[in-house]
Amino acid sequence: MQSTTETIHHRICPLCEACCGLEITVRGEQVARIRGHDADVFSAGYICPKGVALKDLHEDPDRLRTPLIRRDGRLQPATWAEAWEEIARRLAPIQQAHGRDAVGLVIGNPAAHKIGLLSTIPRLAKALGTRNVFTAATLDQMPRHVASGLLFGHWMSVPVPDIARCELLIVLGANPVVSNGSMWTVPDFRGKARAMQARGGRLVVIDPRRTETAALADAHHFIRPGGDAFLLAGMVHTLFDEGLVRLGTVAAQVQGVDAIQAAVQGFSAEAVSARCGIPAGIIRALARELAASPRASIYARIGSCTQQYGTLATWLVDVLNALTGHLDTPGGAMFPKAAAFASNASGQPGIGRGVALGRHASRVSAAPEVMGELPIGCLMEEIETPGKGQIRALFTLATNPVLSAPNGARLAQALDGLDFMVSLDIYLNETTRHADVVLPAASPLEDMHYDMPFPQLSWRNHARYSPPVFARAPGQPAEWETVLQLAAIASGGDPQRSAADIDDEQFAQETQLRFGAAAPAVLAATAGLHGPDRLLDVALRSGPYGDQFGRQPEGLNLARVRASTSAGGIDLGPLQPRLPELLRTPSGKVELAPQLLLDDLQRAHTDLARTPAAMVVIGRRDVRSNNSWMHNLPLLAKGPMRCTALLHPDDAQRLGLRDGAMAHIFRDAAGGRRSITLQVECSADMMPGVVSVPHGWGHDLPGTQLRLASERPGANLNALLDEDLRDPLSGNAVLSGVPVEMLPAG
Ligand SMILES: Nc1nc2c(c(=O)[nH]1)N[C@H]1C(S)=C(S)[C@@H](COP(=O)(O)OP(=O)(O)OC[C@H]3O[C@@H](n4cnc5c(=O)[nH]c(N)nc54)[C@H](O)[C@@H]3O)O[C@H]1N2
Ligand SMILES: Nc1nc2c(c(=O)[nH]1)N[C@H]1C(S)=C(S)[C@@H](COP(=O)(O)OP(=O)(O)OC[C@H]3O[C@@H](n4cnc5c(=O)[nH]c(N)nc54)[C@H](O)[C@@H]3O)O[C@H]1N2
Ligand code: SF4
Ligand SMILES: [Mo]
Repeated sequence: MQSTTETIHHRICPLCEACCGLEITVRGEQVARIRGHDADVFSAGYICPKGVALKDLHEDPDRLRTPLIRRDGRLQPATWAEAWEEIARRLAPIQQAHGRDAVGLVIGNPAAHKIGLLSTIPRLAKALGTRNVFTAATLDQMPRHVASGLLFGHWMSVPVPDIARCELLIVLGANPVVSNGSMWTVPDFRGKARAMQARGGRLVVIDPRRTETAALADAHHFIRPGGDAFLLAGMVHTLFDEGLVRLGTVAAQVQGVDAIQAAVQGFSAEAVSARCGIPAGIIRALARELAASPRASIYARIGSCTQQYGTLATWLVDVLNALTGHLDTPGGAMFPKAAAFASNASGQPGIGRGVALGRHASRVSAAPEVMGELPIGCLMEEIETPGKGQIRALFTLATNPVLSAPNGARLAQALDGLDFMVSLDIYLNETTRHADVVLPAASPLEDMHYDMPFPQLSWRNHARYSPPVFARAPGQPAEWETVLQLAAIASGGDPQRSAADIDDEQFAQETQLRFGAAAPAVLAATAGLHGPDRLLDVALRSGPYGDQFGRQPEGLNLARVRASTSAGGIDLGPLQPRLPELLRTPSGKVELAPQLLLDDLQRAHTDLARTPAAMVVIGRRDVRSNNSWMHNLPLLAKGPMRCTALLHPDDAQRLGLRDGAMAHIFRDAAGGRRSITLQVECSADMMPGVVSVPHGWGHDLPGTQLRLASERPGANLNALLDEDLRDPLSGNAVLSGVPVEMLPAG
């Protein structure tokens, strides 16, 4: 008989960067309902439809429950032991014959949301010893990391708006009302923005579409896609031109202001206006408003990153915040201080080695490495191009680049040319269908969790832990166990050795290295823990709020944070100024004018006069979608089709397109015409000359197991885009502002 007893569980939602606290009611073995956890110290009950859809995800019959091995050309269910044997049998000869770089590694977005992946992937990368590492970061946020690394000395030192106290927030190339924030963990952005407005504050949005966030704003300005660096340089120029530069409290900690003044000379508001499509008067007014507001910041995200000048634009955002006295000040752009795993809160404060880029380069296109990664746009050529270092085997972990990266058709073909491919995923989808072995990850409700990156990006400091809601099915490993096992196999270990053993051995080694004479005490203090729980305990205890293994008896440790789960976690207070303590630059200063970026300004200057294309394509997100992988969940899939081409009615008329009718969007690219077909949606909210299409669709490829998604497949925006178009500094793909043409279909 079905049990009717209900139990309440709390878990941080793993689906987007907002990291909302969920309250999950379980009846028997079933999720009865999911709502926001009102007591959550960080998200206070906020939730979006995707959080509710975790029930659908957990119950999805298409979600993989057993490993699959390709036999006789078909992926067939297999045991875990068989999967390990198969991987060991096929991987070793490739490594031996062709060397370490012959095995590539691709890591996707959900890895950031799974401590089991994020804490163990470095071990797998080390075991593989390959330079061919690619992640979704070069589809998304690499410019942000480069700017942070160069200015503040650490890739993850990202200033975020102190929205609880600010009175002016300028949002550029982001739509947090829908995306729920990115590189800024801010559940209920809408509520917080409204509270700011109620205090008399202003929200300004700059976007080629009058977005859901713009609808909330006090002012919205259209910007020509790809024009961000020009707008921002024009604002910086205005600050110098009009004598508005005031560094404020951080003045003594910032170097390079004169170099910036010299470098922006050719970027007056009047000079950049045509390139960014914003009148000079508005550019100047924006600069003045930012300078005049005591508590303000400008925040930019993916719309400003996924373009040819992505790093330049991201850097100029930091420059503007610094030059107007808003960097590291309450109400401005501040640095969170995470309780665990934050390298900018450990080690020697105030100085460091900074970051290095381009320590090696990709084999075929010589694209520089950033953070140990190569641009994902280089993946296919590295698989296709013969020679020493050619990728012959590939591991994909939680990634779907056949849909999420430009020119997936070419990638799909390249994947078929591999000697061997292993995927760790929850679905048989457009990418994993190419694998020889597919390893299923457990449902997120079956794993413990603690966010590693997001407390480093949060609107308020906090520590929250999620125990598993359900036990894993018998035989199903946790993701950390799977990755450790893969790492052990990659280094030639026994494929049947237990992950717990491997973990114990590696933990002991790492503890010895890190703690030296204190290692035995750390091992004793964490006895009984394993996997990510043990890493988390060490990170919390040795972290900035930690109990320091007993020396700060009131401090944090795993037991204390875990005990706070049903109370909604531990609040660690509002953001605090962190300069100079946070800095890890060689000078011990904010190195505001890195030569690399000054040089890139010159590249932009030569591009100032570019004539705009008649029609360009940009991306869009919908609250019921998440990149490429949540279209198989009933709660989210219902309702109107979201994969439409949104454009201004005047453009539609000019092109003979009708609202609701089908249209082709096409480009004549190097390899021939690229085309997708989708429904037209006319809206005066679009900037004329710009068409907006969401990404992550195109679920009509054969060989997947996504029944619901394939009923309404949508069209793949990335089929139009070029894999070799990128920001040369960060390697980030250009996903926005690409010229296209449109025609009525049929
Ligand atoms: N044109 C265009 N393209 C874009 C973007 C855009 O704005 N425009 N956005 C880009 C951005 S921001 C990003 S981050 C990338 C994302 O790029 P990817 O990370 O490659 O793509 P996702 O669609 O997030 O795919 C996630 C994969 O992880 C799997 N998965 C889900 N949960 C789990 C889990 O718990 N464990 C494991 N092992 N697997 C899991 C899913 O089934 C899916 O295969 O896409 C980018 N692509
Ligand atoms: N519902 C939902 N939420 C998500 C995701 C999702 O797929 N669905 N994905 C998650 C992920 S992985 C990420 S990285 C975040 C991203 O979070 P956001 O950065 O907020 O992403 P978007 O909502 O795509 O907003 C980007 C905005 O940039 C605009 N834009 C396009 N081109 C340009 C340009 O050249 N200049 C300027 N200034 N603006 C431009 C677009 O019109 C769009 O409104 O969202 C996360 N949250
Ligand atoms: S906004 Fe939605 S998807 Fe994002 S963490 Fe919150 S509930 Fe999950
Ligand atoms: Mo992303």
